[in-house]
Amino acid sequence: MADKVRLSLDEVRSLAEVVLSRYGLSERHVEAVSDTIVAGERDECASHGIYRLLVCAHTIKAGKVALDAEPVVHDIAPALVKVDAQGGYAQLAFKLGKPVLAEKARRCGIAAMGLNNCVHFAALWPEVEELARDGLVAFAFTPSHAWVAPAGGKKPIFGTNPIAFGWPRPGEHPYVFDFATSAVARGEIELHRREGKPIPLGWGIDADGNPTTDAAAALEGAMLTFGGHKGSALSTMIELIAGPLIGDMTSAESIAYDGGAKASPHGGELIIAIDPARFLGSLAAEHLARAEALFEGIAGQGARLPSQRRYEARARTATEGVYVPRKLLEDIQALLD
Ligand code: NDP
Ligand code: PYC
Repeated sequence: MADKVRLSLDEVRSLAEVVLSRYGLSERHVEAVSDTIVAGERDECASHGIYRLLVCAHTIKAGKVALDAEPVVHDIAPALVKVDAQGGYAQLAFKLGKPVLAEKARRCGIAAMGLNNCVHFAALWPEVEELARDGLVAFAFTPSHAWVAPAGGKKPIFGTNPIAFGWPRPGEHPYVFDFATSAVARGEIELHRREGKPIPLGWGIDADGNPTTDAAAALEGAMLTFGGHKGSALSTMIELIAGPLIGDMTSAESIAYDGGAKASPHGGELIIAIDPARFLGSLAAEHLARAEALFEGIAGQGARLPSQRRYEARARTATEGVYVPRKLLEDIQALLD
């Protein structure tokens, strides 16, 4: 563990808060952004943990995020809400819009929320997990920057476009999955590049379109979708429903807006919530119990449920803390010099 440093979760939070405050983020954004960075470390999701402090510092220095943006909630229809993040980080916009979304889902059975005009670097699972803990079935989608080639092509057009899903489970942690529609998140390739590690074939191609195991070459060339044409179609769907459908940018538009700054993506996010109690009335408990049989059928044969690893990590890191690469910590501390 010599190349790693142990930090308690309180130390992770302090580090995030100090860096983000030093870079000028308003108090409300510092809190909302720190929450997701701590959650990333706590659940051992390294690509969206404290590494993102380097990304935030870069994005802020590039002038690509509104530091004290006050999101504005627009209640546009019985089952629709939009939140204009006003060029700030998405986390605060989600925090302010979530109660409105949940109330609408309970009243109408289903509701959707569009976050607009936000800077997005976060994992989506904290959001769908939160909604599922409130008893709602939840979906979340966001485009990013055009880094990913379509199946059969060689030039980036899609973002890494994650898709997240949360399902409430009585007496258990919610069932949650959240993954990029690229073979892997870009952050994971960045971490490989930082550590000088090769990437598996299938994650990316170089600028000439050749398969590569060189992380830097894949970052310069194009990333690949997961599952060939299937990931490509899902990624297209995310571009559409979290871009034009909610009046926001596609990943190609986001990277054009970036203008070479290499800052975090700017655009929208779509979140959908469904209330099983409204769908099923008095039969909700009975049908949610049937869902448990499905989970048992998966886990009972030794396959693991998505998020199981995260929940196990969460229980462990609460007492043991987390181990972060020494070089990463030094680079973050250098932001404060
Ligand atoms: P992975 O390919 O690691 O997939 C993560 C998901 O798959 C998790 O739900 C994980 O559960 C589950 N999983 C992984 N291995 C298994 C397994 N063997 N059996 C069952 N389930 C498994 O992640 P990605 O690199 O695709 O994405 C990482 C993160 O990056 C996501 O949180 C995503 O939101 C974020 N991201 C954000 C973007 C943005 O624009 N804001 C863009 C792209 C990605 P578990 O956590 O328990 O391991
Ligand atoms: O890791 O692909 C990624 C990513 C993009 C935006 C936030 N995370």
